Amino acid sequence: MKALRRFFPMVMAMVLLGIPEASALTIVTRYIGGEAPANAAGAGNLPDIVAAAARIWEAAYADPVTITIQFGWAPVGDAGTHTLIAQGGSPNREITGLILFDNSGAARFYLDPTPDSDEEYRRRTEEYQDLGGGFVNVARIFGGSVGDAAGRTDLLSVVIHEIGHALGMCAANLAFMQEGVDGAIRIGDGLPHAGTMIPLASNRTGITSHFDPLEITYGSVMSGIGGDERRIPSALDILANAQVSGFTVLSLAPQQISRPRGSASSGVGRAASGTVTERTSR
Ligand SMILES: [Ca+2]
Ligand SMILES: [Ca+2]
Ligand SMILES: [Zn+2]
Repeated sequence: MKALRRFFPMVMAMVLLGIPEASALTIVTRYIGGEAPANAAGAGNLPDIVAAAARIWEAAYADPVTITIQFGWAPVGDAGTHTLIAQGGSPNREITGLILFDNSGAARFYLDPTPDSDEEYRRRTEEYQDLGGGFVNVARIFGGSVGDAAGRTDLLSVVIHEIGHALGMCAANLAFMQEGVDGAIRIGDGLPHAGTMIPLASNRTGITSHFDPLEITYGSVMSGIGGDERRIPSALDILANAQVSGFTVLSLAPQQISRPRGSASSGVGRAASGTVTERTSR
């Protein structure tokens, strides 16, 4: 509220001057309802967590682009599902998407009441890998969960993953299919870490909209979300969607989340096993 009040006069000035007010990526989120799973832990709620996840991605791109995401709870089976509703423009991007989160109880979600901070996780790990364009951050993972988060699937991480699909990494997205048809996303010359090749996972139906966890071994958001951990966008996640969706002004280390107490980056730690599967509807 405070930030809004400060920002409002600036927006008005921009309107008066005829400057478009969308000066960066804007993710409009619309809650369509549904019941939260009865076995969820934590005092948070889905709309607040989606808003926090949207801010994290918005901080990564300064391009004036707006996308609308409808979201809610439903018995969808997988922890989260993303469906592209509308796409278009040049460069081609998703315009409207639908993201549903499973309320069957199977995911055993943690609903963070403070989704802008990571105090529930005692450990943060950053991982780097050279995929042809120099060493690039490929993972930002929090572990060592305590309290209500312990042993739970972090809903914030799942939301970040599903919004990652909406921002480009989606098999129904025409730009993604064009880029991914050869099995990899190549980061182009206008972007940092140009020449980086991101191999995509495939299954019996072909290329999927996920990074190949066998080659990007540390746990990018777009590899999938494991149980009992938090993942926030790595530089690689941000680069992949920039390449697919034509974002040009990037922040590869958005400072959207406060560091947990006693955190330290280290070279140890691997992605937890037990990756949550996710279906991208066509
Ligand atoms: Ca928190
Ligand atoms: Ca390619
Ligand atoms: Zn997915």
